[in-house]
Amino acid sequence: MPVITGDKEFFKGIGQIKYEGPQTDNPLAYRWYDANKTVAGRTMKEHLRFAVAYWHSFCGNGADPFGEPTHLYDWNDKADAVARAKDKMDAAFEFITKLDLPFYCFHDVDVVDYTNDVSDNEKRLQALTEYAKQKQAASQVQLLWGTANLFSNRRYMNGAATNPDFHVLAHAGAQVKAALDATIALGGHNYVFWGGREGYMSLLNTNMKREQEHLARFLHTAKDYARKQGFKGVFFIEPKPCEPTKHQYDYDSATVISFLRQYDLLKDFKLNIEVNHATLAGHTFTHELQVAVDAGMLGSMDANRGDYQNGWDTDQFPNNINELVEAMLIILEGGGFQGGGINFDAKRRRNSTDAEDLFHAHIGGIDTFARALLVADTILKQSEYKKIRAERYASFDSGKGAAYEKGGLSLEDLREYAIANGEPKVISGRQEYLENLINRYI
Ligand code: XLS
Ligand code: NI
Ligand code: NI
Repeated sequence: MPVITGDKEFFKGIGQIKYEGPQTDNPLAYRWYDANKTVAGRTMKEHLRFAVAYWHSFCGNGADPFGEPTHLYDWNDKADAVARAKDKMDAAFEFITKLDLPFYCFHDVDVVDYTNDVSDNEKRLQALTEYAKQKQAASQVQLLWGTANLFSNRRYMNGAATNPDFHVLAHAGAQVKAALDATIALGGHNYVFWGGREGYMSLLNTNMKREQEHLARFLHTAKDYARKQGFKGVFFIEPKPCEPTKHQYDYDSATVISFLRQYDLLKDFKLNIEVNHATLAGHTFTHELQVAVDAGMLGSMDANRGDYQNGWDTDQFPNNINELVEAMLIILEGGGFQGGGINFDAKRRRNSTDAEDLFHAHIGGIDTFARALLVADTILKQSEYKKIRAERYASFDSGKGAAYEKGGLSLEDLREYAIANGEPKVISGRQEYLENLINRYI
């Protein structure tokens, strides 16, 4: 992939990041991510489908509730919104092509600043869509997914699709229409709904049933529009239990799957699982992945990690090899992502202020996933990992156990079997053995 810059080079002094192998001392090289290396029948690039998130990498400025911005970019200085947005897009494509990654993701308002004028916003996004088309053609970078930010503008403080005021809901519809148009025009592979404020702060003022019905109606309306425009991609729901609302309706994978089933949306929608959202919901990341895989609904992943010492969505870059090996085991066994990939929904820390830090952050995450893929593939191919789990259920493979699975035994039959066979043996779950096995392959 060629490196694409605009008139100005924003990440000066950093060239394209190349694979140099685990022995290299170069911190600006990949040690494990070798894009064209084949693992389990596909290249690493095809397995992992890495995407750079526009919002954290090119819009986030390091500000927090206690302090002003610390990430000062020189692509933000033009007065005209569209000119400023084009500079930002130059920086984005320079960065993505320097990392040699295949995808990016955006919210509408990441790409260009919005005002409160619907038609003007549409024009702005269209202008940047045309610009992105040229950038994509020149670089071969593709849009993994687009989305609309339905949570930052103050009109959405009580929700967007679940807002008690229909007038606000209509604005959300207008915004989603424009974001879908942009996603489709750019050949976007998927479209995401993350319902940041689709939930409640207090049940005292909330008709939960009506709000959830409105959410389902909104998703149908958006899906029908996109299909009419020829969109063939997948729609993703990104679960999160809370933050910014006290309770978000798309709480976790299981909740979302049953919501989609209840409202007849299973055919068009899959899940985009985010690591830090899983842990906020009181689950492990692997739990959320497994629930999605078991339902045939693992669409995509937002990669990041939380902090063990505090509760919120810290969106740090992933670096935990154990966690990711366990994740890659599930993803590989589940047959990979349906439509999606691995989007770095992660931000460098407020005090990581060098342009280079943005590279280190991504390189670290990319290499940890690539290494996890290799380790997981070896575990599946060479170890007893799968066998041990299969054997644990062997009593259901034949005889009465198999008959029971097929629905052939009654409660009386179970009683008879229990009496005939006496007390069951104590059988170990061998958890520590398996944990050691994972570490042995790392
Ligand atoms: C926030 C979400 C958000 C979505 C896209 O917590 O992760 O960034 O991925 O709207
Ligand atoms: Ni996310
Ligand atoms: Ni998040």
